[in-house]
Amino acid sequence: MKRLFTLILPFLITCALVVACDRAETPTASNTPASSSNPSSISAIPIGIAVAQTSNVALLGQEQVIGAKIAEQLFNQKGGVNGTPIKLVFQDTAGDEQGAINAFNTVITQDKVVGIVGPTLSQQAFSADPIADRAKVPVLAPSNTAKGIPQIGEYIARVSAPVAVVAPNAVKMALKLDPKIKKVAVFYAQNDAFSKSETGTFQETVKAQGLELVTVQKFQTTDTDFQSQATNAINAKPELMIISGLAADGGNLVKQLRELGYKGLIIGGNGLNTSNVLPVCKALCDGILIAQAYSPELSNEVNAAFRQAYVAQNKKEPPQFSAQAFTGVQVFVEALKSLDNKTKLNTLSLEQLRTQLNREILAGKYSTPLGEISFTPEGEIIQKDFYVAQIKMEPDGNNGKFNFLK
Ligand code: 1QQ
Repeated sequence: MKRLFTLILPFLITCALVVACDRAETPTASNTPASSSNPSSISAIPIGIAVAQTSNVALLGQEQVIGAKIAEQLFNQKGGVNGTPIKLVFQDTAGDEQGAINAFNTVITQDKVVGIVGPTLSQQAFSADPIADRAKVPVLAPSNTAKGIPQIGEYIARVSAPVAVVAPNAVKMALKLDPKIKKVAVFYAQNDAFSKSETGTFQETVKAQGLELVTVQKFQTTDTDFQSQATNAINAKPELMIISGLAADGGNLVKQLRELGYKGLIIGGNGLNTSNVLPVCKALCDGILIAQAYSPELSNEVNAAFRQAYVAQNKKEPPQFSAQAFTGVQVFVEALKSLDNKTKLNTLSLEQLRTQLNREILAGKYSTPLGEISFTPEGEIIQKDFYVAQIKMEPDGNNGKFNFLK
């Protein structure tokens, strides 16, 4: 019995991979399990994209969907994984932990993906990533910047540089623009893991720069009324305010601070790093500083192709979240290619493929829209260049853009 199991098991696992691959494509007669013993029947390699397509968090997740789809198209045009196309499988995480858990379970168990790009929030990653890690499915976090993400497990790496590296750049830029800044107020969403992590970095940076932290105000990402926090902060007379929250709440907080008469500089954290905040604070978004892990101007071949495809489709420059999601897919494609060059993918069971792919991801070096990147053995991104942008609104308040500062 045991022997039979040993003989059959590899066959079953191979079938699982092949069937999963076939499911990602339109089924045809040649895609039936009968042909699955022939590995050449793999028609496309499924990669899971588990990000927020609904809820308030979709303000951020929408940009990830766009970036991932451009990557799918571009890399498939270039022959996919040594001739086999990839197929992105999208599962909506919505904005909370349970949504992310459900999406991860679906892509792992039902869609049988080789790896996952997702989820959108660190708050979701701390709940969903352990599921992928236990299932030994590699995850590339496209936008999980809180402290501790790669440490969730062996199978978790990120293409989104941590707040500890990115956020201080915004404070330094604020001081460059206004060297007279002395007093700083910070705000953060206390129900969000990323916001808590980011405010920690901002508060440390403020102190390290010799500035005075005059007040720390808390809110919830679901809040819409910030009158009491905004009034408290204004009363402390800061010359700089720093907000760690998400797009809708963050945008509303900016709006209410300006309406109450605050005139100084405002730094928005990564949760405000999308043009989807512009309709929230309109003309009052003008001047917000936001640190960036991506610049459309980065000069390399893959960014040129990504940027061109993005601009053609969206008539504006690509945002960071699209570039990072693109990069997540790119890393999967390149790691799959390099694994296939060593061991033909169609000779591996799904389980073997996922494990070996994880090793390959961590060992590689990639030329991406974010520049040259690689990973520490723990899965932390190693990235060189960071930037700061400032929102510039047109006077009508209906249009605006992110200007990259020097
Ligand atoms: C995190 C983030 C979010 C603001 C990105 C969408 O950086 O949750 O870690």
